Amino acid sequence: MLPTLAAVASLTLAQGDVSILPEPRSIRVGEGTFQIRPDTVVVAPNDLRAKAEQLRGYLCPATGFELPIVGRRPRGKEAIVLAKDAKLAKLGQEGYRLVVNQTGVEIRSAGEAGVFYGIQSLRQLLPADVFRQAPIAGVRWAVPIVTIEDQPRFAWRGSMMDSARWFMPKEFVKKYLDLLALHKLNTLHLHLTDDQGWRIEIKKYPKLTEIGAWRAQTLVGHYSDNLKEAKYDGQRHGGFYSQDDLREIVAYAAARHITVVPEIEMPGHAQAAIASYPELGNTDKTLEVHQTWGVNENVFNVNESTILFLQDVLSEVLEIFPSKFIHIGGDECPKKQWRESPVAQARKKELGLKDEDELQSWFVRRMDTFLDGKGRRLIGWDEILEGGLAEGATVMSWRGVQGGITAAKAGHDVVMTPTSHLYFDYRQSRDPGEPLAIGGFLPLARVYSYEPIPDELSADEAKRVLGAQGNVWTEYISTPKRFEYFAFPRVCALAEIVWTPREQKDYARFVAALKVHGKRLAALDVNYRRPTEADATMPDRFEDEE
Ligand code: TNX
Repeated sequence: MLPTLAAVASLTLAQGDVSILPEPRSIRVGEGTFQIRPDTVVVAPNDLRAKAEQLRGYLCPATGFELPIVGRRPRGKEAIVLAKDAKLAKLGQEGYRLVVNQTGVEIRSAGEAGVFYGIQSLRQLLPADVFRQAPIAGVRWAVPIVTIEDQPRFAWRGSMMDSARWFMPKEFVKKYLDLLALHKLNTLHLHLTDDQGWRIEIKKYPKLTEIGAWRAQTLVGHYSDNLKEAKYDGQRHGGFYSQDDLREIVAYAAARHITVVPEIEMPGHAQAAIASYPELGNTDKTLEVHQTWGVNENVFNVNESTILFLQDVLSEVLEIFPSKFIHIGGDECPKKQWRESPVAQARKKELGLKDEDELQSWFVRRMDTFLDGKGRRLIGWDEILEGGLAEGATVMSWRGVQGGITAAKAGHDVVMTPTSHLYFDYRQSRDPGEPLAIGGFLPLARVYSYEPIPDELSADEAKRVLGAQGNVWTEYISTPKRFEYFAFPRVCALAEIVWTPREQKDYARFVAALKVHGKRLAALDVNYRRPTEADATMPDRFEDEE
């Protein structure tokens, strides 16, 4: 029998009402709603008081309600209950159960993180206006009756922000953290140093920010078009985070169950540091903080004093960032200067190394041993595989997935972040009106199609894949608004890659949910790229471009 029109309408309504991104593992929608009112109480035990305050803080600006927080539920009172529940340990520390019925909402989890993610889902069960900063008259704060059981697929759910090419102000880093949390992502990888800028205060070496945080001007237009007739903007650009700024960022992230993984680039992408302290370089040439893009042959030298300098820098980094993982870069280190430098050649010989790749491996091992001694773990871009991988190293696979496969097979942990699917600095469409991008073509559907576990891995090897990460490099992204445009909605697709069970991924459902989700992003002032007709369906295959 065909369903009646009314039945179809209510079905659409039910689905339209509930569109949580990333899609939860299981969700049952019932009939009716629970309405949050000014006197609805939030019930939370002492150890969840901070989560209760966070929930109240999320709801207050748009609703105008200062929900009372109490330790026990008054008899018969409508309530939003937060509870720790050891019986839910099967869902892990980040999993949760969210039940909405006529008398209220219950969010339970074995861990505080799970309660937090339940709160994120609850926000998305409310009308999109809940994301506004002031009350709008006439909104009913109705939550559909649902039962949700949810838990993430991967432990590393990350995004990288390149704050080195263009400095991203602290306020924006915090806004991005809020957005990552909304999408249940838990790792912000901060790319803090590069040829074009050094962005972290180091007390022992003040010139790193006095000199290294500033460049005189920046190339205009695309690097590859411009080599001969380069034009510059004539604008001094720079900025850096003080250690206190970074402590604030770390604490802000922690309150949202996000770990900030700092990256200090070595031995390549080092020109801003060498401009600050010329003795770190391989030549006598005086260098400026770099004004163009691309792979740069000015790299750190391999002197013992440089190793110690970088370990000093890392010591200060460790005091600011509690993250287990510390990123040391390792990508795109041309070996030309090492080949031409008598000092580097003597060093290679003295260490009994075969070639310059082994010299880089030696360099990375020195950092690995150092970090290991401090109870941390080194992570680096996949080039750290060349010349031999340091024992404790974790690999971030970016030049495709082969680096990840090799490392996982060798028993190393890996994070997948291939250019083919997770480089959010690539173009999102072929429309000539798109802003200038580094290149590539990475539409929303292609991001969504990514599967982090390569077929080549056995079930055991697959456990080495900690998760995946979307990277936002900023050569051509000079402002927060532009950053948002490149990041969203691709970050929404990433969230389903790393959170939602593989068999539940469904592009049509995702695109439909994104229509509702777009209203949330708009209310949050996110300059996201609006999906077009071209983004509406998943193509049978992608043209294999760069
Ligand atoms: C390669 S990915 C780089 C970055 C660039 C990026 C641009 C990686 C480890 N290195 O220095 O910003 O491409 O897409």
